[in-house]
Amino acid sequence: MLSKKINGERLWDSLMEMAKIGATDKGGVCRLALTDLDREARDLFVRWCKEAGCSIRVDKMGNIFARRKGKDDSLPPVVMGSHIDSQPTGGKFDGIYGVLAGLEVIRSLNDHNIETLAPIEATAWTNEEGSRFPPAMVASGVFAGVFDLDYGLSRADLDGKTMGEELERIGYAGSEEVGQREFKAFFEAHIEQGPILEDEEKTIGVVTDAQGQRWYEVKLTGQESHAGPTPMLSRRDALVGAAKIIDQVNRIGLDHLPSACATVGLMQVFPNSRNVIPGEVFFTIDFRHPNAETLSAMDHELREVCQKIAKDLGLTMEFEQIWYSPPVPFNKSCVDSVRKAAQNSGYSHRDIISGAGHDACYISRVAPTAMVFVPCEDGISHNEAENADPSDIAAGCDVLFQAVVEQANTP
Ligand code: HGY
Ligand code: MN
Ligand code: MN
Repeated sequence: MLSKKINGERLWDSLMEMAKIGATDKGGVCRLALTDLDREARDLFVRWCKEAGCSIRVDKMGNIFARRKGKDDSLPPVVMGSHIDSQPTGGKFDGIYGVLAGLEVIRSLNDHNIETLAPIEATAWTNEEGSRFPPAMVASGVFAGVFDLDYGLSRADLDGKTMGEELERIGYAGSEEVGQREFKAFFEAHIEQGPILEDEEKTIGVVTDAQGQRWYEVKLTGQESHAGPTPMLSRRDALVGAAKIIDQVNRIGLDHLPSACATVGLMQVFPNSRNVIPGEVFFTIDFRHPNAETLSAMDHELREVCQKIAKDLGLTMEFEQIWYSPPVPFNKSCVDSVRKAAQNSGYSHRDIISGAGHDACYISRVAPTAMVFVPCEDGISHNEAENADPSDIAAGCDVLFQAVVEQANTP
């Protein structure tokens, strides 16, 4: 019986140790991609993997691969992992759980002297969040051939620093080509980041699909002028335009319930002075839906309302869709491995569609891929209060262990 081979306590301790890097006062983490804190966390992950006997490779996008030999080391590896970078007000589990669960699988294989037929790799993908360097999942996207290397390395933050520059600066500009190598399978363990598993008291989410996403950037330009003497009817107020568009973004989301999601999360107002009519506003829009046709209908509605609002208010508008990630069906054989592991171990489980994007979404284009979800408290994530139950964290890693070993021993 392969179940219960992992050491849940060791995994939890590693998560809590890692959570000290970028720890925030409210109990979360801020470990933005390619900052010094990301480097510190990467160094700790690499040290732990070396202590577990792994060989380390880093590719040109800074993706880290920690490899454990297989009986037949010429076979393509079974890979498992997620991301180390966090949101600015992130939690202790988003991403890093999947990275350290992969390490725990390797540590446990060592504990039990289990040799798999194919090699196993634990990985950490660079900049999954897309918070500092949009878009999200850009390094796994380069690995999967969705973006070319130049695009990936040229992604810039709001200060104009590029991923290429920052990878060099933190010492993770690896020499390995990105992608162009076969994985037997890829698995990602992750917290659900939503309320379903907790509400239904299920321990394991067998992730069958991930919803599609469209990300936009909008810049509205009106005219700065004095908040006092400027008559209301002669204003060209960019923030009023943004407010009207935000209301329509929300309406489009509500019009496509139960599955649509619509969010404006980032806004910059210029000159941002309390007695100046805003002349310029930059903001982002995040649309999601499991169905590609519905997502494009939402896109069409959005473009129409934005044009009308800008015209009615005499504003000029720059509107760009900067990213589209289509809905993803995961690989049936890998999903079955996850479901079987949950069943064999007696964990309550249910099939689930991922509301969040993950590196697994892109890797599924180049390798058979599946995900394992565990509940998080109140379904809260991308929030410093993010929390999970140690027994759920261990159960998810136990399922990951079994699914990975099954795939690694299947010729
Ligand atoms: O936005 C997402 O879905 C992921 O957390 N990057
Ligand atoms: Mn994540
Ligand atoms: Mn996230």
